[in-house]
Amino acid sequence: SFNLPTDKVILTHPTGATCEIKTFGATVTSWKVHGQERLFLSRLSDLEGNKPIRGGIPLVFPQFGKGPLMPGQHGFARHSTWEYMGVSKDDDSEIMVSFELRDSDATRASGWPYHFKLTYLVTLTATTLGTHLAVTNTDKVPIRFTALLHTYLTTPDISQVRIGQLGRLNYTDKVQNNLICFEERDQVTIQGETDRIYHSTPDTVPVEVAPGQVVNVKTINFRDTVVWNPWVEKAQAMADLDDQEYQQMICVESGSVHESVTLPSSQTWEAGQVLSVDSE
Ligand code: TA6
Repeated sequence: SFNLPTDKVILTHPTGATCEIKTFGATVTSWKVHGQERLFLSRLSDLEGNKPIRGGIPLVFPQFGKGPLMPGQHGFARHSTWEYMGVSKDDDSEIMVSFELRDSDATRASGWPYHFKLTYLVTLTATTLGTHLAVTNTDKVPIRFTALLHTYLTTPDISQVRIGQLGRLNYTDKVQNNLICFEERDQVTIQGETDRIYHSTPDTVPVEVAPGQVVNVKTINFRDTVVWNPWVEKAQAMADLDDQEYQQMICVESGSVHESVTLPSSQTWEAGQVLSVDSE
């Protein structure tokens, strides 16, 4: 079922799984399986639409990070108000809703002035949460962009987090001025500020958020995986993150960011992820 949105859509699966999506940024802000919240949301997050939400799954488009195209970082999608398009599917196994964002005076006034249509599908099943983005180029010229799902997973203790399937991959280390490095470890753990773009990552990245508790991040057509934790100093500098909250979050972000996507006029590019928990 779902409630008619003012600014939020709540999905409830017959098994009790739930998720919430705000039309602000089409940001998923909650995903519960077996009664347990799996996404991190800062208690200081601004939920009134004044700034991007600190947690859940912010949607980064048309530019990951800082760049010449526009001020700030991570593009306009996550702080735009999307249109809720209703339920695409609702049966015993899954419920799917969709959101849409088209170019506007505001987006055309940004450093990325193109005509486009974004469709975002959110699908809830008993143990999975799917989030899929379709970018349609409604302009007459090719468009170039980077896109990413900025997923915040919750953990009881950052020191227990182990991220698999990233061993023996190159990564861009943003903590070392974008130095290209090689990951030697089979399990990536977090002992300090971590801000890395792993290149051409496997289809499924398992994130052990606590002993025996794994969230699998399965991607479709996203090429890279960003791993981020601000750690102590950066956390203290963030107004919408409590000083100790960095210990309860780990960002594992599916995206196409190491290389940009070029989309010819009138074509559509699709990518997405499915989060799943091993049914414990
Ligand atoms: O995804 C990692 C990152 O690019 C970090 O560099 C950090 O800036 C993070 O995103 C959060 O960015 P935000 O603009 O949401 O504060």
